[in-house]
This record gives sequence, C-alpha cells and structure tokens, in this order.
Amino acid sequence: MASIKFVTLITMVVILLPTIAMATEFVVGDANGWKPSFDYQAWAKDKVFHVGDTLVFNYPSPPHNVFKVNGTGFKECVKPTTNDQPPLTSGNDKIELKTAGNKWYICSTSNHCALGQKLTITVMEGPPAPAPSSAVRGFIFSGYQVFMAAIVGVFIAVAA
Ligand SMILES: *[C@@H]1O[C@H](CO)[C@@H](O)[C@H](O)[C@H]1NC(C)=O
Ligand SMILES: [Cu+2]
Repeated sequence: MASIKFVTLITMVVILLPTIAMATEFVVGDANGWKPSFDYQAWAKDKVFHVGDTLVFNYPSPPHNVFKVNGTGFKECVKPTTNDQPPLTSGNDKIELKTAGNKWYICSTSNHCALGQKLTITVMEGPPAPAPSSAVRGFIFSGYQVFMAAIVGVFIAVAA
C-alpha cells in the first residue's frame, strides 16, 4: 500500500510540475521592494511578462501603496480621481497579470512617483504550452498531462 501512495505522489508531481513551472512570480524590485529612488524600468528591462504571471509588491504600509493607472497617470504621476479603483495597501500585494498589453503602477503618496516609485511593463500573451497558470485552478488538462496520467495509471494497475 505504501508503494501505491508513493506512486500516486510521484504521479501528482509529474502531472502538475510543468503547469506550475509555467507561471512566474516577479517580486518587483527584488530585495529592494517597492520604494522611491529605485529604477524600476531598469529592473523590468530584461524580464518578459506573460499573462498568468504575478507581480508582488513588497513595501511598508503606510506610507506606500500601489495604484494601477493608465499611461497618462503614469507619466504625470496622478492617481485615478474616481474611487472605483482603490489602491492596494497590504504591503505584500500580489497582482495577477490577467490580460496582455501595457500596465502602469504608481505609488500615490507625496512625491514618491516623481521620485521613481513607478513601474510600467508590457504583458505578452500566455506561455505557448502546455497551458497558462489558470490550468492549476481550472485544472484543464493538457495533452502532456493526459499522456502522463495514462502511463502512470497503467503502471499502478500493473503494480496493484
Ligand atoms: C487616465 O486615467 C485618468 C484618471 O483615472 C482619466 O481621467 C483619464 O481619462 C484616463 N485617460 C485615458 C486615455 O484613458
Ligand atoms: Cu510611496
């Protein structure tokens, strides 16, 4: 019985590993976190962001926050005037990149944005294969996963 449990565990790892490995979690600024006087464009320059990836903003709150803005808000460092998009303020904010295109984020406190606490990235369509990270939640099987599950299923049947 113990060996069957082990085989089942290995099965889950083999099936899920490629899916989990697809989505990347980017810690904005790495160990520097989210703060003024940091070059977030230099940080983002060599990175490729895909739909399904996650941005993590780490910072002390107060004083900082994260506002999602448009290109104008980014350039002029102005937060949205309406309240339909409140800022993130947890200090450990995870933003899943759900759509492709340009994204802009600023801190609205004092002159922090003008001092460099602003980030713009371009999000590409999801990774080509086997499936974006939504597969973990929606559990949509890729061809690879079905194939591996079938092989291990036969193996378990033979072993039992
Ligand atoms: C950008 O956001 C501001 C503030 O929310 C809004 O007033 C403005 O119309 C937006 N501009 C565009 C081009 O969407
Ligand atoms: Cu700030």
